[in-house]
Amino acid sequence: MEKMINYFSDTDIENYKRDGVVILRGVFKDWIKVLERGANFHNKNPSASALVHKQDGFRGKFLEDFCNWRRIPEYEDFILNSNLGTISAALTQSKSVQFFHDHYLFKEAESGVETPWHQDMPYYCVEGDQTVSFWLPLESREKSVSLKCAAGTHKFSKEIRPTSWSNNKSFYENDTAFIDLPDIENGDFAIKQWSTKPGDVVAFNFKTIHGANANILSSISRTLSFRLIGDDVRYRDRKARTSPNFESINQNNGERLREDWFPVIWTN
Ligand SMILES: O=C(O)CCC(=O)C(=O)O
Repeated sequence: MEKMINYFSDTDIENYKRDGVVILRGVFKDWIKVLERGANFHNKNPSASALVHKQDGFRGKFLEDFCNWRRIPEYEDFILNSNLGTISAALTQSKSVQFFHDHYLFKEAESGVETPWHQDMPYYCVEGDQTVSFWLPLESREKSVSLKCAAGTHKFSKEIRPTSWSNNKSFYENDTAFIDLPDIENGDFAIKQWSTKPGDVVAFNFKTIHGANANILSSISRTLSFRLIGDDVRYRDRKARTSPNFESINQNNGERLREDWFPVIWTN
């Protein structure tokens, strides 16, 4: 395990609590080469469940793929041996942290597919407040193609209706428990978006509404998102396939996630 880091301050933790998002500069810079090796392998060997999006009129594709850490040793090394757990515990104020899953987003040059505004939590088989996603771009990212997060939206009392990105239809057949996405662009929300360098990470709560503009630039964009859960997070049966979907997870509402699938990577 790496030593305790001091790349971020109490102010970052306060900002995370208030806004549901914070940028941490340079915290993973020593891991970029390792993760790039993993991503290069991943590009050539996507999983059978990888999704490919394409926008008419644009030449590039956008590939996304979930839950590959057990077959890509570089991802596993990062998850188990970096400061991911320590930082997650600090941001979520948790006594222990479990690894939930990874998500790879590979946007070819001029791929033209945007990531619509959404919350991640409604797609997941969990509930709770002590959560964190680390959006970790592997190359420098201009602000215009970086993640954008609507500050404070993690505090909504109800979840935003999730949709399938390909057709904008409701993700679940029964969607009555959800509320409509507010008008983020023209609402009273402060949009947090930063240009980034390799090693910087945007950390955000599973409930924070976020999205990303299309990569219309002439360079590729590779991002790894690592998702962690803290003390109050529990299994939630959505009575439908989730994304990612954990087939045969065999858990009941209110249970902590099983540790053989979702390892505890940090404990105090
Ligand atoms: O990079 C993107 O296009 C969006 C990433 C995202 O939605 C996430 O990491 O949860």
